[in-house]
Amino acid sequence: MRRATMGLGAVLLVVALAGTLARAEPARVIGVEAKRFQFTPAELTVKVGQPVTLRLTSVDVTHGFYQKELGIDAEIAPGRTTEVTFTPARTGRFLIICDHFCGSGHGNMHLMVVAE
Ligand SMILES: [Cu+2]
Repeated sequence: MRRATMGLGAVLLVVALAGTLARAEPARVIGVEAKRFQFTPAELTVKVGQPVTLRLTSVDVTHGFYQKELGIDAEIAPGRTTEVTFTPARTGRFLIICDHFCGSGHGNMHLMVVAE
């Protein structure tokens, strides 16, 4: 009987913790469109500690979306939406690049994330 009560207590504790996590700051959702050879918007300002979800679409070919420190590494295929979520841990400027060759202007295709 006593053991059953302790088990129930553990379950309630886990449920309470899960509730706390679910109530963390909600992700800010931002749409980003990719096309040869730019991302729109080309710059984003975000808050340190606030999760950001980017909804990525391409209007032409498959593009890449890569930023090492933010842990972003995605492919943006035309005809579907790709989501990436990250939380900036420090202030700074983070350049997201297209790392999937998409044509002659590919090397200049990027999006600057400014974390404040
Ligand atoms: Cu590209």
